Amino acid sequence: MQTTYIMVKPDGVQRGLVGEIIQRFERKGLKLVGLKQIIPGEKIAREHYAVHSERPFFPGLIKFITSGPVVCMAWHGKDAISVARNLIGPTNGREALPGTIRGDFGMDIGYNMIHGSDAQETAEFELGLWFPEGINDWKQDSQSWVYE
Ligand code: DAT
Ligand code: MG
Repeated sequence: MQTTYIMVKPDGVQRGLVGEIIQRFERKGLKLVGLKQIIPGEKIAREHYAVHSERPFFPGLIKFITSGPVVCMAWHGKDAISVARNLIGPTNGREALPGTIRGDFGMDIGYNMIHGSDAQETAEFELGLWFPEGINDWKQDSQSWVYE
């Protein structure tokens, strides 16, 4: 079992896609264990995208991610990190297949609506960064009909 950090970015919030995105994770059978809306400051944005700090698009990425509210989520389940990445689709929406979130709603690489952790270590780092207060441990009764 894994927990992954998922975030609807400012473009997804502005376009009113929060409900649509949450619904896809819920329907898949993942369990929601953390949810909040925040307007990220520069510090948390730079820490989150630190691996990209030397890339030419970094300044624009920080400006974008701090431009308005994001919706922070933690989703739990079997192989949750790769399952979530598959629901999201590849980085560039024009190359993402229909059926994925980016494939269904995105056209440009910078405005790809959603972030998902890419590995166990990044998930732990990102969950600690965005949910310093911790996430929720609860039993979802329907999970007994998701996993055999
Ligand atoms: P992903 O979000 O699929 O994990 P990533 O970690 O490579 O992609 O990049 C982080 C974000 O940075 C990505 O969601 C959008 C932006 N980005 C990546 N490559 C870019 C590029 N070549 N031009 C502009 N923005 C880019
Ligand atoms: Mg990434």
